[in-house]
Amino acid sequence: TVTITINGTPLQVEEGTLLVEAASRADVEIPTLCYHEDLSPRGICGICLVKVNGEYVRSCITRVQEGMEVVTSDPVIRETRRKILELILATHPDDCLKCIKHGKCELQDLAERLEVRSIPYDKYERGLPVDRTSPSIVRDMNKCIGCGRCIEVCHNVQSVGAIFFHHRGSHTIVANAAGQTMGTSVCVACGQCVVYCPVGALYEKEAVERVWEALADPEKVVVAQIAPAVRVALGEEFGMKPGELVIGKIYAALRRLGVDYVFDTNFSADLTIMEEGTEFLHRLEKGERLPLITSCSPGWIKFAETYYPDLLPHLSTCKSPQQMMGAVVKTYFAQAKGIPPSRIVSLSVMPCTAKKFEAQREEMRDSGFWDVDIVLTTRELARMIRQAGIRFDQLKEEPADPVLSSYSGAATIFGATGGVMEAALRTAYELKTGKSLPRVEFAQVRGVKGVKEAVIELNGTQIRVAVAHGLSNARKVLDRVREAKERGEPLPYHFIEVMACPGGCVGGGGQPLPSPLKKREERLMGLYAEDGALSVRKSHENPEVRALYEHFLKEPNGELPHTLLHTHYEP
Ligand code: HC0
Repeated sequence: TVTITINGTPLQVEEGTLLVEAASRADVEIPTLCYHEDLSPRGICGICLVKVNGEYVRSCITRVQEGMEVVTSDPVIRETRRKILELILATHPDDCLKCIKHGKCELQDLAERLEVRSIPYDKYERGLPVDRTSPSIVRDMNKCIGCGRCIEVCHNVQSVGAIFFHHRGSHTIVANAAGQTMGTSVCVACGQCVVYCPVGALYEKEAVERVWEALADPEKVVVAQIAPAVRVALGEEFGMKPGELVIGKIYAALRRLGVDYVFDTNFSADLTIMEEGTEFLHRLEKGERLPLITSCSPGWIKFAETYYPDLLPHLSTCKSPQQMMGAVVKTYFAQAKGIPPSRIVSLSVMPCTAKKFEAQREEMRDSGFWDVDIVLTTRELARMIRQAGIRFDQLKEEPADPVLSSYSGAATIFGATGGVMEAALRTAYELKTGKSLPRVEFAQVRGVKGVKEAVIELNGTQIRVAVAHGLSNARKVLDRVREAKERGEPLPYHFIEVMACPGGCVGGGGQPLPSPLKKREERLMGLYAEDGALSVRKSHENPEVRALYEHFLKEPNGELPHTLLHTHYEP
């Protein structure tokens, strides 16, 4: 550790700590814009100016050194910060009242905090077209403040590289390569750029109005499903804690909004495990196309199609739980209720922006109807609840509707990195050995380490598994597989889980903002707590999933499941 003083108060901190973080430990909040605790600092905006031993420096790129005397506020610092902000505001639209980020905008907060009351410059309007070409993300460069956080997360956390700085000086904007758009570029629609954008320059493509229309149409039957990770995050939008389980309130809220049937994606997560666990055991027996790689994260699928087409045959052929639920709603449920599938609007509530992209992929209409018609993010559902004037935190919990909603603990942890692997192992172990697991938790695949590896004994075979979350971590695992294949060496793994977003779906691009990594960990804990509290903790013990096979699908990986619940991706 080193000893420094911050505004005269001594502080001991670890060597190498950034000044901005050291100050925060001394309860001094230095204003920042381009800096984010989860991202590598770039020192772009200069708002975080402080004085160290008499010299002015940027606290987000300056590391502590023994004996530093740090001053975080003086007339020069205050004036400089305000000037920087005034210059940014001179090129930023004043449409805060209509902005999707209103109330959640870091620029707005800072203008208030630094008491900017007027802008002594002519307003510069960029007049740039808004890019709406992606099914998931809208990019409005008129609002961009050039902080570079989106680029940092896209390149270094996700290793996608869809966006770059273009041009120089006051003409600098963020854009896709070589005249491409968000819709035509290598963007995987994960939405991490949206999460880290401090202003309203990047946001989800909204579907709220389409849902209101469907709800108002007497001809339509609206059937909703809710993803695992939404249940431990939506409460944040209404002042509740990250990780607090609010699923019973979500069911109730959807009914108040006018949804006709409320089901749960957790049900189809269990269904996915039946299909994927069986697929894994088949491939293991035949020694075919191993490692099996999970296929439920649509950002990951697009990433694989773009950067690892040679590994596509390794992907599970299972559709994601979102799509499986949609397919079953438009067939099994429609037939049971005598509702023509054309009248059903299949609505999903997801923590993920890429789910909007997944739902409209051509592969996703095997029943003759789209599996999922409309995808809302967690944030969009919160907006609908607010618009309807529902006091979410006061709602009494309700159960979901029967037939497609019972779920196991294995399903709920799908929303956490490692959860799909753990769920699959619980079921694969019991199906393969015929024995009951002495302990259902697989601690080796839990936690927030970027790549987790474990060896699991399955009936005398050592199964090597890997779990990666965040696409730069996925690269590490996939490169190992690719190299082993190219060199003709034994493959390093039998089974790999990849989730596009850091933390897994709890950190999806559609979750309540802000969504820093530390908050994602609290959501993870909420999912594991629910798993621990449920009496059914293995997918193959889900009673409604068993009934679905008995009355409709017959057997896992059988003919009907293959038609409705599986797909494949081509290089
Ligand atoms: Fe996920 Fe899913 S767990 S991708 O992270 O598999 O979005 O929450 O809904 O489909 O179940 C997201 C979350 C899902 C799906 C499930 C999977």
